[in-house]
Amino acid sequence: MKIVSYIGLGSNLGDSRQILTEAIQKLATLGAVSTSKLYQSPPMGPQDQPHYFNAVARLETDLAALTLLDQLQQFEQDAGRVRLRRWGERTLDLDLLLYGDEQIQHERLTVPHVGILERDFVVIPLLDLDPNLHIQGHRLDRLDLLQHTTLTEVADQHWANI
Ligand code: PH2
Ligand code: MG
Ligand code: MG
Repeated sequence: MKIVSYIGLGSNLGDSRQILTEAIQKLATLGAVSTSKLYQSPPMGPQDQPHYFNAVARLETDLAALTLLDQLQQFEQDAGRVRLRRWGERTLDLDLLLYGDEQIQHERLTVPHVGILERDFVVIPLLDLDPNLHIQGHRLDRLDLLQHTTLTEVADQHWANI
């Protein structure tokens, strides 16, 4: 059965735009993909790191949640993932944000993703993909953080050529 999942993409090391484009092409091998716009975002966490490129992908897939997680981690490794410190700079971060409307508490995976409702670099791209999205009873388009966003739009939804 096809499940609609949402995956957060982030990169602030290397050629981030190219790295995210390649990640989208890999996600497309797992099912039908569409993308949010592409954004730049000041770092959350240590401030002495570059701005991030952020986006969200919508993926319709037959894969079980943990199998999808395995794939995402494989794609991170394929990109030569470097992660220097917690909340710190990284080559490629692929976070499973939502998996249908399932709530998952597993030692490897928490869905919805922790902090999803507090991060403009996640909420705004999610709204590009579904303006009516609700998470845990919250309408995303009503969240206060939308009033003080620090995101910059870098490219429209066709940035990854899909
Ligand atoms: N990811 C982090 C830490 N800080 N800041 C922004 N702006 N975007 C991110 O994707 C991000 C971050 C760790 O995953
Ligand atoms: Mg992350
Ligand atoms: Mg992550």
